[in-house]
Amino acid sequence: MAKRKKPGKGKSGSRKLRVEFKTNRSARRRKTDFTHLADKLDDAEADVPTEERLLAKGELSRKRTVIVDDSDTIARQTDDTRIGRVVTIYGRTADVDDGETVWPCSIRRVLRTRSIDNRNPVAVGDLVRFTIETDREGVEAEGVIEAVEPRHGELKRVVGRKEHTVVANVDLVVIVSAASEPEPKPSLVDRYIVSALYGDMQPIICLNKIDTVMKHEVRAFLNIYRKLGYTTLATSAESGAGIDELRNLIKGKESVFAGQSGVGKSSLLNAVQPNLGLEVGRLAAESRKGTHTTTRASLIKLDVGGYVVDTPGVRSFDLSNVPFQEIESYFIEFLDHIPHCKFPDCTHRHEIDCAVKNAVDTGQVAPTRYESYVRLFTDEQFR
Ligand SMILES: Nc1nc2c(ncn2[C@@H]2O[C@H](COP(=O)(O)OP(=O)(O)OP(=O)(O)O)[C@@H](O)[C@H]2O)c(=O)[nH]1
Ligand SMILES: [Mg+2]
Ligand SMILES: [Zn+2]
Repeated sequence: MAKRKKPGKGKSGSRKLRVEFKTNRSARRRKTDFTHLADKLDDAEADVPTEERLLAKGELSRKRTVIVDDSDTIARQTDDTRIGRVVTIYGRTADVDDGETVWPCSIRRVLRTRSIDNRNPVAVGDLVRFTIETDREGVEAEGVIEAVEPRHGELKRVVGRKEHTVVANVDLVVIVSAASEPEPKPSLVDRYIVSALYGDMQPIICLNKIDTVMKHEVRAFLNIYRKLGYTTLATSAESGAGIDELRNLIKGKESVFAGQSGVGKSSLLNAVQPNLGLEVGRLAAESRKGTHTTTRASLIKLDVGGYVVDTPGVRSFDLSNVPFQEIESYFIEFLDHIPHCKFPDCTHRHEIDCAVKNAVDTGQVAPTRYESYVRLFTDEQFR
């Protein structure tokens, strides 16, 4: 947090921060606020350009002050803990929705120091217990996260050798690709599938921007996954194709939208729930390099029930947290073949009489899937 300048004059180690106070009905727009000064760690899921971290002039004046460290200079108003859901995280502060209000909360230091293996003790989607504290005048309320409830359905990746929870407590991972601009990246899709299965979530394969290609191209891409038994979806945020189907799939569920930058994750969510007003990328001509419009994961409550987490696009997805021996089990079409490999410890790469390789040769396993497997195996091995 060294980048956060000019702490307030808090006593005995407390540090004051200016943050925006808002209710859960207000628009979520943090694009230019101070939060871009936050630790790089917390934005690790996005390869966000650093120049976007600049502080817009005059932004601070609209913020309120919260105390961001553990300090007994603030008076406890009550010992009552409340429960809420983390909707977004910036720096060491998290927005927590208790159903009525979104509270900016600091994270109790003990929680932060306890997280050794996982780089973030609190993730978007977490159910947390928090307390509300006031300053000496009893005016400025702030929250402090005291505990995180056990998680299910966790999307994790590795960032700088540490496991990073992108989002917690979701059932579905909607893996979004674009039919064009950017071109689909099967190896990334397959990594997300592995990650979803590893984290006990259901993968959904969504091909967006179908208005830009021929129907047979859409089919060729989605059929690979449909044949494996995964739910597939062809959409266009532009034409509205597939949007009702997408809304029905995520209705009443907890889901996360993931994929490369520019594939249309935020555009799809705007189409699913009009007036959401999520920021979307500039016109294709300007955004060919990948603009990373969404810069942090944020949780959105759906009018049709449930919630969805929009995430920043990624270029790559490191899965070295998944044990090598387990990787083959997440390629479900390999499972029937594996028992027929000559060697019981076959890794299906260079071994002779490998039933998986034979299945690729006879067309039973899609070559792109096999390539993804090999890449996952070799890319991660030497990290
Ligand atoms: N032709 C076409 N363009 C689309 C479609 N969906 C989104 N786009 C455009 O694609 C660009 C990127 O869309 P975003 O919704 O910002 O993409 P994103 O996946 O949220 O990107 P990040 O936030 O950077 O991860 C925008 O210019 C959209 O207008 C679609 O179905 N068809
Ligand atoms: Mg986006
Ligand atoms: Zn084999």
